[in-house]
Amino acid sequence: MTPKTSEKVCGMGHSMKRKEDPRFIRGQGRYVDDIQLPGMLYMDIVRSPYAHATITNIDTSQALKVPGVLAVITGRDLEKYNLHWMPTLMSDTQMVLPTDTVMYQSQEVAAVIATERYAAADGVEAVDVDYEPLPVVVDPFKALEPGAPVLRTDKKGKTDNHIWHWEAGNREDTERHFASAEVRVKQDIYIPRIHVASIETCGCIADFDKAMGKLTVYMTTQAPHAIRTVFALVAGHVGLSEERIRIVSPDLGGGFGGKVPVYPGYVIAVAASVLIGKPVKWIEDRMENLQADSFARDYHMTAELAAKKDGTITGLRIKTIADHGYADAAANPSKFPAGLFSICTGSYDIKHAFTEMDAAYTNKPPGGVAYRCSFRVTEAAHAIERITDVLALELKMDPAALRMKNFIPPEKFPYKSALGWEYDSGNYAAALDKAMKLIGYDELRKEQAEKRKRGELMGIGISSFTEIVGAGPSKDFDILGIKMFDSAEIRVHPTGKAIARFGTKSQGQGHETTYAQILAEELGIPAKDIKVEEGDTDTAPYGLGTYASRSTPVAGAAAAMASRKIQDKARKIAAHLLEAAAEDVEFNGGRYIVKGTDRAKAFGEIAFAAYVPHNFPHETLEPGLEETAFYDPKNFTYPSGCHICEVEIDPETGTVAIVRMSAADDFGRIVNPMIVDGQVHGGIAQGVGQALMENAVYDKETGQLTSGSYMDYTMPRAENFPSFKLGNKVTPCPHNPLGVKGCGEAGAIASPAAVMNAVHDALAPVGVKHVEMPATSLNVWQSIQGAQHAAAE
Ligand code: MCN
Ligand code: CUM
Repeated sequence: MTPKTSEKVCGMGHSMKRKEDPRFIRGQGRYVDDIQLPGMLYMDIVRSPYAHATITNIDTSQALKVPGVLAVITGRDLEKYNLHWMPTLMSDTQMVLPTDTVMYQSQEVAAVIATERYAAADGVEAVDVDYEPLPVVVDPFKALEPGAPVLRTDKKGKTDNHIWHWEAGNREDTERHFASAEVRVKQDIYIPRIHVASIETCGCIADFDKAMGKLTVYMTTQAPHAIRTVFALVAGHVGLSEERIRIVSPDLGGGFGGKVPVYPGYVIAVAASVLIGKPVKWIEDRMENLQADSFARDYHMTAELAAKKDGTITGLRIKTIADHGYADAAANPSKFPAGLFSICTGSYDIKHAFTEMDAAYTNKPPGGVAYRCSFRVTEAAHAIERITDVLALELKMDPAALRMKNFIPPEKFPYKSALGWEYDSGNYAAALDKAMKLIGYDELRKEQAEKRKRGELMGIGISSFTEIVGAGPSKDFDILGIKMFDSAEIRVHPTGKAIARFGTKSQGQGHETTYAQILAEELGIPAKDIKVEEGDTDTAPYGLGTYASRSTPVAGAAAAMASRKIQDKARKIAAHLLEAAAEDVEFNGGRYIVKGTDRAKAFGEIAFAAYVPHNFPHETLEPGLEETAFYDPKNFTYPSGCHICEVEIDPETGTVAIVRMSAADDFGRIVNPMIVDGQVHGGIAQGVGQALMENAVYDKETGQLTSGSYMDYTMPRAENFPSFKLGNKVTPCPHNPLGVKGCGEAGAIASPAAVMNAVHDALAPVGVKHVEMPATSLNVWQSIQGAQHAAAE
């Protein structure tokens, strides 16, 4: 789409260079660890070597002798203030510091406060903790078996490790349908526990000012206002009510969902600062970050499809066991313990659907972090896209043709899914068609046939995903009771430039640029003249933060609504100055013009008149030009698209190489095409990591994380990727004031299934039916060996 504004204004549709990048690429970003406060102390954390144990004693005497060490804080110390436990976002409870039992390897056990970071680390070495090991449960199926050791003994009357059961859809109808279906396929699909590996780890500086009675916390958070409210809920009883708390989230080096939860370290640092009366800095190191926080996925899914022999999909059933670790600390909307997993009917018009899930406690750190998934949409998309390929293989149909046959057709939008969602818009066939053209699908299939004759393993995988992003709507969605709208505040300066503040928080997505472009589009002020700020709860309007690709569809829409209020007022001022009726004044190209005449006032002149009101309609208007809007979306937005991947597999070693990848996405109207492409690139890379490499592996006997360093927890690198071929198919979101849908997670949601489908397609000729994710060389090689043995028998 050609942009409506000039290059100078740089509104929506321009690939404007990111305003934040000059400081980032020059190493001038200001991250939490860059902030130094006078008199600041440092905190380091003692962590448990056991995955499950009783603490029989903590001896801090040697630690307190280490030069520079000022204090050691234990669970018993926090217990005096009732701060040793805290609520999780899912209304469960989680330890801040334990008084009796540790529940996972590397859990926080005590905190050392010192004048230097090194002294704090030496202090940690000197804390002597006695443990008595307890039986460990790391397998959620075993955890749910009768007689399994009960982990959450803190919960009175709890006799098992079951957290919740959740379901969506019509069970009886779906069962009846499956019983009579012409074709049925079934597949166990495990999507492993993975870790959010942002470049910047988590951390904070808690700064309690006794004289002012005010707590300021500089912290790595994606949702500063929500965190402020949560802190007030946790610590209100010790005098920290919400007006006395200021959360500042400075530059973030990636968040990806991992910076939504409240980790114990933050709370301990706050307690330490309040108790000692000095600022306390806590910054996790790499290993702590990898071992103790932000785990995602860990869904054991059994997916089934029912279909007619001609390939018409008629029914879907998915049963899942979810491993949540020792506490349900997922960041999902309150009423949705499994997030938005029920989007699992995906892009297909499926009449009969049912899904159910049971969550289990295990001796692992709390999992369920929403890692580039929009609340479990990655898991949902993976399940439906994998099982669709299983059906294609069963019916010997081309997976593209099978998808084309089953897509929700464009004329059916708005479309009500069997699991209760109302899809807004889309054109799935056009996206698949585009992705096929981008990668040269028909040619590739021919090439594949040739290669198969030569015994080479080449596979092509398709993933036609539909997402659900942009939470609210607040009537149905809240987190801990906090409603999910978002906000924008715009202050136009007398010279016609502006500052805008938002309740969201960029972690690398480029909000300083894209929000400015939205405002430029609406107000005609050049984007370079609009300063965007986020992350300081004392200055920004209340908002729920950045996750679930909600910033553009929700806070971006709030920016449009606030702009339109400004427009409205500016038009009235213009009408006064031009001695015309407001209805006769139109806004065009940054100017207010009396319709049909050449009489006009520039936006800058109106702004000046608003603040220097010599000639001003004082009787009907107040001076000034600033507005705030809170936008509560009518519905989610439903981005969609199609990713296609070509892989080659070395039969000798099982190594998978990605040869080509294409993606055609529908994000509604686009604010900045270059940024959107970058979002898709990064997302695909993370999805490929999930599909081929990443896996948090726990030893079954001891509960030790055996992939506890980056020597073992493998991350993808640039050399693992080809150049991606991107395109898009725009169907504007009909209920959003800007027509936009979110784009931030699509790559990570779509690509795992595209890669895994390609791997299975490559291995089909050698008889491999299923490869466990991640498709590491070992897993692939073993699957090939297994299939060869089976064939020989
Ligand atoms: N955009 C656009 N046109 C659209 C939609 C979006 O130009 N139609 C632009 C936006 O204006 C914004 C970016 O694309 O600059 C992402 O927008 P959006 O889809 O609204 O997502 P959010 O800004 O809410 O970002 C959250 C999303 C999530 S949930 C994860 S996880 C993720 C992601 O963004 N984490 C990221 N992308 C990331 N990118 C970086 N660099 N770092 C992270 O931590
Ligand atoms: Cu699902 S991760 Mo993002 O929502 O921050």
